[in-house]
Amino acid sequence: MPRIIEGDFSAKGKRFAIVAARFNSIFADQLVAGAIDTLTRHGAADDDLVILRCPGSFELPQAAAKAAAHLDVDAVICLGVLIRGSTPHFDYIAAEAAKGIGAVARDSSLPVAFGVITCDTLEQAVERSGSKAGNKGAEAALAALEMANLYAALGNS
Ligand code: DLZ
Repeated sequence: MPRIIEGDFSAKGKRFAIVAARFNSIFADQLVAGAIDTLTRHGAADDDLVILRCPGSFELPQAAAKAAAHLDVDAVICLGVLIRGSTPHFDYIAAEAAKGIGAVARDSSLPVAFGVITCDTLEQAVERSGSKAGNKGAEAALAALEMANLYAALGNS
């Protein structure tokens, strides 16, 4: 049998930073609520969660890097909602958010989850922030939780 190292989904005693963009807050707030609900239902204490708000998804990597460097947390969860407009602005912000969050994950010693939804329509945003396509904030929180426990299993926490 191969040796398998993996993280479980117990959040008891784990600390998390949720870094959330305010732009499109009607949806972004639902992602934050989904992430908090998931973490607390898996055993995290309210006191072990810290929420950082930033203006938009472009700022997520900057705020996540600060959170990873300065907060005593086991993982960082980045949440944002991008909705395509009539100019290429969306593409620039989406690319920067994805690349930047990936860079923070590689450069810090912490797991950093990507909970940024990129939607062509308002309907897609509705679907992904707590209706028929689930809640991408909750999914990002689960990914962060598993990764935090994986890092712990590897002796890196
Ligand atoms: C400017 C902008 C636009 C047009 N659209 C979005 C969006 O759909 N989602 C989002 O999170 N942020 C958006 N922003 C704001 C930028 O992310 C950023 O906050 C500003 O360009 C200031 O740096």
